[in-house]
Amino acid sequence: MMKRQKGKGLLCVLLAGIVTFTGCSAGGAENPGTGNEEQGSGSTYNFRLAETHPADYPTTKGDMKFAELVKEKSGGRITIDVFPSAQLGEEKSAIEQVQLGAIEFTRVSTGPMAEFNKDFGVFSLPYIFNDDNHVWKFLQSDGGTKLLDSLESSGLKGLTYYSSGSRSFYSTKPLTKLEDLKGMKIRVIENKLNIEIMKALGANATPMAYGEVYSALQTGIIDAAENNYPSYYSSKHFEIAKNYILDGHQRVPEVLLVSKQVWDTLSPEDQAIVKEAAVESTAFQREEWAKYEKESEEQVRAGGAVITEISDADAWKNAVKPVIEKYRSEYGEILDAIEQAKAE
Ligand code: GTR
Repeated sequence: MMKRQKGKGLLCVLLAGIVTFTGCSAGGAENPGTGNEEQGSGSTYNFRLAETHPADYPTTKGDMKFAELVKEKSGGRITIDVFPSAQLGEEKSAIEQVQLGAIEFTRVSTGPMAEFNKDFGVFSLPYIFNDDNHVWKFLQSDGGTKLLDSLESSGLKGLTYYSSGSRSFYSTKPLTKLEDLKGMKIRVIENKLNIEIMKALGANATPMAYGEVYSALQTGIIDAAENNYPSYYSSKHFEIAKNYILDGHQRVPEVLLVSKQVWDTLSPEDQAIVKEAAVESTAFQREEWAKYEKESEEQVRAGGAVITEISDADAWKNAVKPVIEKYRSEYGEILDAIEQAKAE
């Protein structure tokens, strides 16, 4: 990596006046992961992508597919190294670094995005989607595109969405009914809506980075957390928090982001390559998701998780209704678009 850096500053200075040679700022000394040498008609880049999950997780596989497609479409000029397992930092920090242009790409949940772009908070509102099909109808509608585009004002560029199923609660303590949540300390993704949702359920929210949850459950700092089957399994949380109740309160999709600063240094042709590759990688990620979701459910069942289906969905919905009502006017337009996607 260091070798690729040599002489780059000089190259940038020499070429600074040439409008078509883009990317020098993205490849500056403050961005050690970015290589940039002129080659043929376009610039060459070596970018980094921060991912919280391990290499075999469906989002990581989506990232890798994206990187492969970018490389292919650019004739090898643009390479993206995927760093799994939060090697470049936990999600909140990864988003901040991407905003600054210190990391070029990241794949994160739309959960933490609520603190960076208010509109993304809509995904954290509970029980607003019927099922995965409803989520995807919305994501692929004008409303979903508009949300992605709105990220530009936050120093980010949304490239595409990925699947993430639905989130349910799991605890080290017995958890077979809504009342069991009362007084529990529940880890949540760091955003203020999650704190209000837990309060409405009678629980105490503990916002915390994903990577800290395992030991927090183990040491009793928290009693519970919530996630989809794939994360519940891959994080091994199911080994210590065996009680999983399938209330499916949130469907917070994943999103692939590029730094707006970096994006602006790319030529229109390279922007098109990156965007196309991202959109194309979605179908692959969704297939991988479907397979892994099944497999992880089987694995946690085999591993002894006590899984409860709920038969009183209305009671759960009623408990969090005040939160939805409080935010209805703030998210009115997006909620309407989500409602409309259901009917399509
Ligand atoms: C997962 C998601 C991660 C991360 C994690 C969490 O479902 O894929 O990106 O947000 O949840 O709970 O922090």
